Amino acid sequence: MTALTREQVRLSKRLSLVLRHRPEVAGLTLDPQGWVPVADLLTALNITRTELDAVVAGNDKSRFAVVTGADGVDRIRANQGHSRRVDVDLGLPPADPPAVLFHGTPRANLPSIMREGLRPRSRHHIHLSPDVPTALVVGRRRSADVAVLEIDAAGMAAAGHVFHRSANGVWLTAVVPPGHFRERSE
Ligand code: HQG
Repeated sequence: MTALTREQVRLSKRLSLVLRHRPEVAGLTLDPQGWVPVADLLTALNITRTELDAVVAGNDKSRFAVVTGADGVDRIRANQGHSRRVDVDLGLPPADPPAVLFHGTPRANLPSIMREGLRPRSRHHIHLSPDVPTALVVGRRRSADVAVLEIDAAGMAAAGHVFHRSANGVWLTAVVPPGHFRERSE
């Protein structure tokens, strides 16, 4: 994977906006699983298939998936991260999580998180990372002062919480209640 140019990063962010949060700004509608025909997206964003493919293939987190349907139509969707205001069900099967997962968040959020647990806010799910470095990267998007929470995923699963793993390796669950996580001390 080669690094994206500045222009390609801009297109990647535009794709995230349209495929996760606001398809209507491009005049598009996602199907119930979040897919949109590639041809429609190219027209809506006035880009070529080559430009799209370069961003999908070069994306650092594999944010997008392209598939060819049984009808021969190529479709694209975001692998995760949709807003709650977009009515999408990715149809991911429940998956057994690893014993421990991680979540990076600005330290300033901790009092509220300790009180009410992790809530998905504007998204469909809480996003959990498989390792500490990934959690740190996620948290640093928002603040230099990041706390990493260690989530007792095995305990949550035993208590009936359902987990999904997105196509790009992000673990998703509805909420993480107080009592199922602690702050890592390093
Ligand atoms: C916090 C990126 C106070 C939560 C990443 C987070 C991820 C609370 C923020 C994906 C809270 C929501 C998602 C509570 C949760 N009190 N704060 N009770 N519960 N929070 O962006 O996990 O680059 O919706 O800790 O890699 O930061 O876009 O979630 O700080 O996978 O592909 O509320 O976005 O992916 O923020 O990031 P977000 P996130 P992409």
